Amino acid sequence: MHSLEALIVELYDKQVIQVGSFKLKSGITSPIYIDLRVTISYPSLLRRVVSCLQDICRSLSYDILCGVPYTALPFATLLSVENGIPMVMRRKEVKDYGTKKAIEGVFQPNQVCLIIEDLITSGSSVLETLGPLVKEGLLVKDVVVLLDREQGGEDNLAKHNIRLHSVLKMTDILETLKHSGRLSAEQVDELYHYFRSTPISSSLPPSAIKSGYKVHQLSFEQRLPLIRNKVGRRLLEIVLKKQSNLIVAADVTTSQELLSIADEVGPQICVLKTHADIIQDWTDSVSEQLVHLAKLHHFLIFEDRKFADIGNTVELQLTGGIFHIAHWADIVNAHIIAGPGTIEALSRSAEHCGVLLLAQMSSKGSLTVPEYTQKALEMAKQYEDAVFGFISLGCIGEPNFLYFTPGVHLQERGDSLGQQYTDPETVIAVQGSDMAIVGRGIIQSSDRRKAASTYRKACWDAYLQRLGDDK
Ligand code: S5P
Repeated sequence: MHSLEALIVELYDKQVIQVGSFKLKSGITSPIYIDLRVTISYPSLLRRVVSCLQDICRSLSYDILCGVPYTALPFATLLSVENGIPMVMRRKEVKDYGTKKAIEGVFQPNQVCLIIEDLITSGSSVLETLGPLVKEGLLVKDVVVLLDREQGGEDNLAKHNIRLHSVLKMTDILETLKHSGRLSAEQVDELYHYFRSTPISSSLPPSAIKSGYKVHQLSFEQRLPLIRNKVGRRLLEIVLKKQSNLIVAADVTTSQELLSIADEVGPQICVLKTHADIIQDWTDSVSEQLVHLAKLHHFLIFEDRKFADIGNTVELQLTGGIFHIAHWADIVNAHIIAGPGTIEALSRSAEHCGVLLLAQMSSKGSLTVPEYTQKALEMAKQYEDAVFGFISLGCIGEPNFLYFTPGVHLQERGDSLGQQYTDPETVIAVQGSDMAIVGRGIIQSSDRRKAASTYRKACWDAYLQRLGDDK
């Protein structure tokens, strides 16, 4: 038997490759499951896997190796030791920026780094490792994988000018398992049918591809260095640390209720959204207590003032009046209707704030037609130091901005005044939005803590689903 065929049969016999019905991390069911972690239990099999990878590595030129955590780490380690080529490692855990490095090991900018991976589906895991390597100045041209599931990974890497080299392709596996009698012809036909009917350029639900929104598969970790505004970056650090992309809209009318919501839902959220002008007893002490709670529970404060006037007025509204928004809000937002003067005023007077532009609205009959949304994108690009994202119904632009969607509810479809609701999965996994803004779905619940925890999980799961990492 040819050595690759022998390898496939051994992988099957050692249950690295299993056929049945398996629920993947992304939620989709797959009739085949490949767990290459098992190889560490069989040293001779591990040696064989590594020697196949080695055959490909030999034809490539590189200075340094990096295995994608975790499964490919032993592969990369053995290749490194065998060839005397140094290795670096990417930290997979949520990083504490400033104290821990994203990439461990000794390296120089402009060195060529070869990525080693065990299995590739859509390529999202590889891209997650690529971001931090590139940020450190390393050059990545090639990725070597043991197995390509042939579900879009090669094309996705090609978009980043990276070549994929694989030892085995899914087609080789199916054909070998048929010829060796491990699987019947019917079983193999069924598997082919599955792969044909699941054209995963991502492992997203097919509706995602049709939604018309751009659905980015870069993780928040990868996008963090792309965000220019520092509040935007701070937000992503909080999101990653708390594993929360949930924003609560605290639309209540007394300061006591506002503060008690902040305290109750604080641990579950990344941002608390306020409308200071609906609080009947607002004083500076309310904002002081809010800031205290934001520090305690580690969330940002977003004053949803929706500035829309000429720049001079906006400046006064932001800094003056009885609210002194610029003193306590981390995030503010603005309509683009009055032109760039509004944003200019915010970017000048709100140096400690990040700005979101309203590009779309959730309410029925909103006038935010596609041309308007496009204008918001163009304006954001002119003020990228201040503007780090949009209020929109999904992802409408590039991954260097963040997308915040209001009108999110798990049960209701709307209210009597034109609000339109969508569920978190559709908003985040299908329409590609990053943060869900939930008001009444949480604040009108009899148990706000529990409701916030339910929404946090639904929003975070939808984000993981969007990444399409089904390993
Ligand atoms: O288009 C929009 C923009 C915003 S900021 N639609 C919205 O609903 N919002 C805000 O999100 C709105 O002002 C409110 O604070 C929140 C939605 O609240 P809910 O109770 O309907 O979830």
